[in-house]
Amino acid sequence: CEKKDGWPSKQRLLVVANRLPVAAVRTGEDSWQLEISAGGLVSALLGVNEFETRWIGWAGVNVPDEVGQRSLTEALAEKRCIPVFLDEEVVHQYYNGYCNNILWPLFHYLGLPQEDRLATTRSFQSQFSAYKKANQLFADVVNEHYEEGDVVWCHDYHLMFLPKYLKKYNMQMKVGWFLHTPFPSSEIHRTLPSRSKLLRSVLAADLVGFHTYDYARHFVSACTRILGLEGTPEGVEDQGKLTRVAAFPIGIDSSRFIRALELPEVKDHIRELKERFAGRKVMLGVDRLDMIKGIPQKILAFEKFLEENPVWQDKVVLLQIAVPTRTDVPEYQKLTCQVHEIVGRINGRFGTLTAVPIHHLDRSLDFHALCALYAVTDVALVTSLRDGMNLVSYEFVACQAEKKGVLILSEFAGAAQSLGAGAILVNPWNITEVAASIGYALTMPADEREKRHQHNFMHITTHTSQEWAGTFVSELNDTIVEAQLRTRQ
Ligand code: ADQ
Repeated sequence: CEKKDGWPSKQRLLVVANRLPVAAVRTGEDSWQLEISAGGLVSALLGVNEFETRWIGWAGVNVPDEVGQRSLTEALAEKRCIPVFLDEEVVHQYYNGYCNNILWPLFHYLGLPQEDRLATTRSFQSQFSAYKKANQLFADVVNEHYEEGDVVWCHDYHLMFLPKYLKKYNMQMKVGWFLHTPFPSSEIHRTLPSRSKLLRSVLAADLVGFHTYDYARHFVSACTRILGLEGTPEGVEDQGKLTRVAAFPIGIDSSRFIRALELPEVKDHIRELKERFAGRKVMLGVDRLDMIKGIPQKILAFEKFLEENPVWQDKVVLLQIAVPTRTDVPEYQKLTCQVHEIVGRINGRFGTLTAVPIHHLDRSLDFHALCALYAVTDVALVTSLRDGMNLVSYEFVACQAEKKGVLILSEFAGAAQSLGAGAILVNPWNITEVAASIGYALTMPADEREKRHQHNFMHITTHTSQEWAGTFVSELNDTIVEAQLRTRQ
């Protein structure tokens, strides 16, 4: 399709997400430093190249002045990014408030904050208003940049009002919405004061996607039980209009990881790590520091394992890499203190003058360092209390062609549905079970490790991020064709 601004053959894909894949830091009145930021969605879309992709989102910085807004817009254009400007108060109420204090915990089965449920309905109301206002600002920017034939793909719980606002602008716009977190049981969703409005707004999309069939089923149940609509095998029907609802499990760009292992600097890094941890088995956790990732539970399970298996005390090390996020939210600050306290206690208890059992790093690692760590790991521990999918488990498998290490995986991560046959599945709340699984993983015979690894490796190399995005967008295109056919009949 020939486009007026000279983008030729590929279809334009407008990816709308709360955060752009780059973070902006102001270095002068009209100068900016742009850094690629880590995260699940960014990692997944890095390898997608069959569309002309433009990102629309917030750059993570408050820019109140026009000079700054103009110069940042120009700087971001080079990275194919279009900014949405949100002022500090909206960010506080919408992002820290409604998104991260209400929707995020609720969708991960941690419930609503007590104070919102009891007395402070005013704060709930103002957060909800800010949420709608922010979604409207996103819709304005999308509408401004939309051209006929474009596909608009909205991402995540931050933007549940966006499909409705976009359709208000233009009914012909192809709009898809994908949720990266779990969608909880309708019994959980119905506790949310704005439950119906959110569902109705999402239903304005042409295609609604989730990581797993279970999440899709929960969403359809919420629509039938809360809104009284009809659920069909295709999706949800409202007065003859069908919103297609389906599972699209995300993947990674596995070849990027496999190729990285061949780079000389990664090989050097692997050699250094092997020397550093010679004579000890390496266990690894890589998570954003978030309560859903079950980091304290994981570390307590490792302590229990050491306690019950003294012979392993100087023969195994746990490397826990936890990149801090949402650092201005009090719950996250408390979690950081809690993890530090537990790690300190365990290292004091089982450490020697020359070695400690847990190396805990509060920071992000660069891609090459991360690949090297995955490659030297004997056992990866992914013990999320809930997780939409969990890409770390996929990345670990991609880097294990040589070691064929073992993946211990929470049954509450979406990845359990795809890697369940190759991983050891655990209930992360059951510390005794996780401790026993660590013992099993460390002593697993080579042929069993090989078999399990092959199963997972086959999956992650065939269900990639490219395939995920391609399938979603092509189904979104088909959905529209179907809708037009129906109106013609
Ligand atoms: P996240 O909660 O961010 O994503 P995850 O899927 O594990 O969780 O992705 C994290 C990404 O960040 C991975 O690519 C990982 O390599 C990277 N990362 C994490 N810690 C890091 C560190 N210390 N240093 C460097 N990189 C680090 C959300 C949902 C998930 C869902 C994804 C994609 O919560 O359930 O799988 O979106 O849909």
